[in-house]
Amino acid sequence: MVHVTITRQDYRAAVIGTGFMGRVHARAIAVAGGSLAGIAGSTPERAREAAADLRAETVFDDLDAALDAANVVHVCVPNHLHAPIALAAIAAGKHVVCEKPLATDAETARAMTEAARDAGVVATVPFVYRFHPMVREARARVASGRIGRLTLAHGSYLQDWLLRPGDDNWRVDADKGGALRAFGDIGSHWCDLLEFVSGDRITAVNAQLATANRQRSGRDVSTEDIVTLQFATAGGMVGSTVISQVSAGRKNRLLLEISGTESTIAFDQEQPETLWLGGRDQNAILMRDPEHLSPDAARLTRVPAGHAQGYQDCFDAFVTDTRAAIEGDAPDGLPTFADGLRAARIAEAVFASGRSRDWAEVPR
Ligand code: SOE
Repeated sequence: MVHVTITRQDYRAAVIGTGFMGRVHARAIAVAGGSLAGIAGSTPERAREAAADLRAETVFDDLDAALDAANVVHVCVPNHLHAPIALAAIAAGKHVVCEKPLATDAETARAMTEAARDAGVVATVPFVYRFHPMVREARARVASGRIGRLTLAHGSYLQDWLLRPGDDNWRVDADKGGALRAFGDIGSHWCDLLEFVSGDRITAVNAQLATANRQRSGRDVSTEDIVTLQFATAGGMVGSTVISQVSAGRKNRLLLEISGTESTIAFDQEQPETLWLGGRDQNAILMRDPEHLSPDAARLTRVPAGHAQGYQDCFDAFVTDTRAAIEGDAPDGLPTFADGLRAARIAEAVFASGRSRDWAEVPR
């Protein structure tokens, strides 16, 4: 008898950052079958508290300790720290999962992407809404031609957690979050989803930026709360989107609607179990029932239809696929540093357009 031994690389993760995102990553690592080697935080107290909550093996005092202990580094710190930490991890030969925006400028995002490619490590960015089964279903329907030739895309990504002048976060400060805040934080998700679902590419943008709260917690704020954006795509679509973190009542409402010459599809992230199918003669609501979904969408269903699946499930699936990539597979739709660079290029064009009040081209 022949015994075949398959060697699988362990997923030993260091999570750098103890905020909301660090905790979401830590849970996803556990679901993906990885081990949480340790956590580093901005203070030893925060790191100790998070490590206890999330059952991490240890608390790292510095990055070197994390790089010694882990083979995958999850970067979940304020945006301006993404590049130095990710580049140090890549230089040490570690795989990297880095929060978006990958960097606060496209040139740095390009350097990070090239460094990861040259080092031969897996480097992913959590554009996790790609992992909603109904987003995969929308993508499969576009690819199959059921929507027809795509003509129009529109939607919005609205939140309200920065509505009031007293609402505060490091993201509002340009030196930590980057000059484009709401767009980098959530507009990047919308554009990624549009390009992912449509298979098309935004080529030019015309943006208005507005800051509703020019002061927060007694200091001046220059980053935008709102972006309204018109765009054109390589495939001939026109479209628009509204990005806002000051829309009372909208918690995490990403809406993407794409129309073609045959039909329309719409995905609303506050109703992630469904996909709206628009037809000339009749409309339908498709439920997330794996029996009626494309193989890619069915693959991502975690629980039977009618049992809600959401945000954390997307992260769990994303880290599971990151792990599969480290083990040598090529999971379809895994967002990598190249996608983070793409988002940074779109963001720079949005910023340039907002400043000049004119159209700006998006480099390839
Ligand atoms: C905060 O705006 C935030 O947590 C983003 O940073 C995430 O990317 C988004 O998924 C939800 O909202």
